[in-house]
Amino acid sequence: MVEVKCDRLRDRLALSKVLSLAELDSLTTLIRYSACLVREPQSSVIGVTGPQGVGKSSLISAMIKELTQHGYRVAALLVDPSSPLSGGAILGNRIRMPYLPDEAFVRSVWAENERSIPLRAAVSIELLEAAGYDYIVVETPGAGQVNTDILRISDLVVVVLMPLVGDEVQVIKAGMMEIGDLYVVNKSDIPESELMYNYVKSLVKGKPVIKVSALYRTNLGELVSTVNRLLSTRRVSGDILRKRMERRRFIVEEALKELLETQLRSSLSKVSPSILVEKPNLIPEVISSLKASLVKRLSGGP
Ligand SMILES: Nc1nc2c(ncn2[C@@H]2O[C@H](COP(=O)(O)OP(=O)(O)OP(=O)(O)O)[C@@H](O)[C@H]2O)c(=O)[nH]1
Ligand SMILES: [Mg+2]
Repeated sequence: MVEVKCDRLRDRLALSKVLSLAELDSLTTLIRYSACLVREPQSSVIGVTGPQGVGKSSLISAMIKELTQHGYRVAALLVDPSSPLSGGAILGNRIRMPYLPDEAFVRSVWAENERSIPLRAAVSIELLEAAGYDYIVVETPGAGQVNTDILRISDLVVVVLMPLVGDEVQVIKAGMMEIGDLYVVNKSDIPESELMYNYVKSLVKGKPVIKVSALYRTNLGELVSTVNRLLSTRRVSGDILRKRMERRRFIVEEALKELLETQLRSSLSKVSPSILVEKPNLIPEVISSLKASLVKRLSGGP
């Protein structure tokens, strides 16, 4: 096995290379860098989600600016369902981030349709934490059904909304109102934002709701201090450790699922179509022979 120097992860270029490897083969990269993973939580992982176009990326870039001004090292990971082909470098989210300070580390990671947190994103978070970032902000697409994976990998979930989001009822139906620890009504420069703010406040029963404008950078200080207050409460209560455990459970589970799925697909492709059509009575036999071959294949892998 190649010896890895964990200190290398602190170098941006080296870190980028390792994250590209994680993008291509997350399990192998996880195995190779497992000695570098932290024991004590080092980074605060903030999940940012919300409907399309509410300003998640803009808000993240404004938060990064605010946090780096306070001397923190910040990384952002933008989960992007658009395309695996551009390889994490030139995806849509990145270019919509104005005012990014040079020292911020921003990566896109692609996700298959409908996956909000693929294994490669969770492994990337581990590597960013090993690289010593104080904050790791993760943007996940909020389109379609709300995927609760974000709860499993974040220490804190920020749900971003905006005025005139259309059918507000749809937002509630999609489960957004349950998953947030903190709600942000972005685009407060739009006059209708007060209405949305009051509406969200009435729905989330006591959870913090903050009105900001990512574009004009208003109220970012209040947002960041609320995030920090919630994080420190969680640190004291032991919730952060529990969150960390959950994130790693997620990684183990997803790695096993990926292994199983790959093996299963290749075994299934060998089943003769004629059996399925002409001899359905043999289906139970097909299942047990596939089960046996799966066990055999899996016992040979990593
Ligand atoms: N007026 C106003 N526009 C904003 C504000 N924040 C973001 N926008 C605009 O809203 C649009 C969407 O912003 P993004 O940051 O890309 O939103 P997003 O939620 O990341 O979008 P997706 O990743 O596609 O879901 C852009 O045209 C932004 O310029 C704001 O505070 N006020
Ligand atoms: Mg975005």
